[in-house]
Amino acid sequence: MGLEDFPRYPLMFGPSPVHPLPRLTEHLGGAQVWAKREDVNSGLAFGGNKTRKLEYLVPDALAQGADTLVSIGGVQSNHTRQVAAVAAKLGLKAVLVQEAWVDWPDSVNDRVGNILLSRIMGAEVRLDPAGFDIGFRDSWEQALADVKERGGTPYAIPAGASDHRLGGLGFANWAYEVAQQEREMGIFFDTIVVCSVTGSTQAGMIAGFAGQDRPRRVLGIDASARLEATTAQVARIARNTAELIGLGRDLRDDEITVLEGWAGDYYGIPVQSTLDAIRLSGSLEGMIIDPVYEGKSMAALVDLVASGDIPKDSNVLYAHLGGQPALNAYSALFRA
Ligand code: 1AC
Repeated sequence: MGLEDFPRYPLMFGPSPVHPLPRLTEHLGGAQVWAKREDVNSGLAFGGNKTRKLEYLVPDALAQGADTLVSIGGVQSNHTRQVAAVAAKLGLKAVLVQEAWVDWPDSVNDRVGNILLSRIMGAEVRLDPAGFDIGFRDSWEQALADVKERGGTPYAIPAGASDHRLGGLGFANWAYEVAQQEREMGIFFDTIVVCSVTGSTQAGMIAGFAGQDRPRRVLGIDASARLEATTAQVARIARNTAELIGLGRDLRDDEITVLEGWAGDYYGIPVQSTLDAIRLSGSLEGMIIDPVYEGKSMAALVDLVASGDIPKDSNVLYAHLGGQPALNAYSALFRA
């Protein structure tokens, strides 16, 4: 069994674009930095990495006769916004549990950005006071039970579409897509930099790349400030996905790298290096990144190039996962 044996419901425009970041490269004085842009992968509510994952969950939901997608995330979850978009596109309902993952004092945090978009798209949004946790939650089980109680057929999608049997397939496919784009462009990316929180984005990449001929590094940057939990989840999902797509061997521990140092103390709270990275990416490349995910992974990329951990002769592919809508809840940080 291989990846091609899993049904996929197309939700994206096609392969997400890959392009160089020449001014950032020049600024860093070394490694050639490119980006692969999940933020522009689709016309569904600003796209993002979860849209790619949902391409593999949707056929399962439809096969089960589901009429309601039920998911969970923080108040400013990109994931739940993408679930709302996909539900709207398919004519399904969405019930979203939005927890208080981030203790963030912005007075419009629960009214702008991702949550605003989910409401516009008709999702039932349930605010819940619980704090950050990527595991299964009672509030989510309750939402599933409520849909059944009303006579509906729910389809359960965990946080980030990650801890789901099919959660790693979207990014295993990303790895295949990268290999195809490399052939077309005549380049090889020896290093991938990607933000990790719920794990299946990096896990899928690891599983997908593991079956390819040339080894490369997939550097996950922890943005949850819980390195152990993030690494354990990435490893588990990567191994499940590798088995699912018929890799035919166990993944080695050295194929699973999650680095800490850029998350700060809390998920969702930017630190100085996050803000610097957001301004750097915006001012040099016009590429907008966010304070929760991409600001942290970009800060890591900058430091890893500066320290030589990513050598000057590397070709680096930065995975832009598409978290920008949350920026609206962080406007106070960018007044000047
Ligand atoms: C944490 C899954 C996550 C989101 O947007 O909800 N990336």
